[in-house]
Amino acid sequence: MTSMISYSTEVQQAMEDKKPIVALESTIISHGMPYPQNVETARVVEQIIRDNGAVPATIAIMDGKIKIGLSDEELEVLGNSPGVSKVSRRDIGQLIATKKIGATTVAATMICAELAGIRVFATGGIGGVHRGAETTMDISADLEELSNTGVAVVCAGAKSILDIGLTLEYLETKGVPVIGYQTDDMPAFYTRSSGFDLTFRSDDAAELAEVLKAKWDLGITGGAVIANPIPAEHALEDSFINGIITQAMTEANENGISGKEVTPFLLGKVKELTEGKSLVANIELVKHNAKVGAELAVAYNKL
Ligand code: PSU
Ligand code: MN
Repeated sequence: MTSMISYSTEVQQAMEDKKPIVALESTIISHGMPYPQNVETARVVEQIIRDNGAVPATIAIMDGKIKIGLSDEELEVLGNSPGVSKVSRRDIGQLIATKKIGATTVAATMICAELAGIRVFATGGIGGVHRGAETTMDISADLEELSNTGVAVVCAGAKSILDIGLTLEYLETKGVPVIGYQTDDMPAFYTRSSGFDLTFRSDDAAELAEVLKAKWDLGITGGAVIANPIPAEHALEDSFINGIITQAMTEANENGISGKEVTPFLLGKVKELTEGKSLVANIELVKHNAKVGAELAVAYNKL
């Protein structure tokens, strides 16, 4: 198995030195944001993690290997080549065997991080139960992964392109802790609040680390969602963004978009309809998640 995993020098060194490491996904680079902001953001996010005392490990599949930690050139390739596949759990074996370039989703990044022994992962938003899932059955594989794989995902909640209430019900059934970081209520990505209460709030990273350690030391498998709202100064207006999301969903239906194309299509449409405002918000919330992720990794490393 180890022959299929390759570590960057920086990550390899961090592992030897037992330093805190934060995993980062790559679908957000290839399919979540346009070029060149995607690659710029990936670099800034890595630096934020370093500035907060941890080491970044951006994860992707290239040359038949899982790469834990990417070079500048590899980030550029992921962000600026047409043929990059979006890789979730089901696709990992295929991408390794065919040696194509694969960008990992939250689900696939969790799997790779766990294989590498990394416990904390920062990203923008997780996938979830889509609106209308009672007929489409469109439920992100991210949710099953959170139930199975022992990695904490720091995110800004789930977008209201999803049914946030059903997403929380699904996570509850699967026994996934959803912890509000300095909030009582599930954040909705572009906005700080979805109106859905969470059962637990924690205001500091050391306590979050203790919660995770207690769970995992008891052998309770699976991950956790650390729900960290977008900073207030970058949040979008509720009514503005919700109107746009409704319009984006109508266009997705009219164009017959399905399967793995749904999320990237909606993200692209929302960006177009907000004239880029959603992209700025997206970049800022990812940066904030990187900071909190680094603080959590540092705290967990001390336990
Ligand atoms: N939500 C975002 N940005 C993203 C994604 C979700 O705001 O880039 C990506 C993540 O990689 C997530 C994936 O894991 O989309 C979920 O896709 P799907 O809904 O097809 O499972
Ligand atoms: Mn889906």
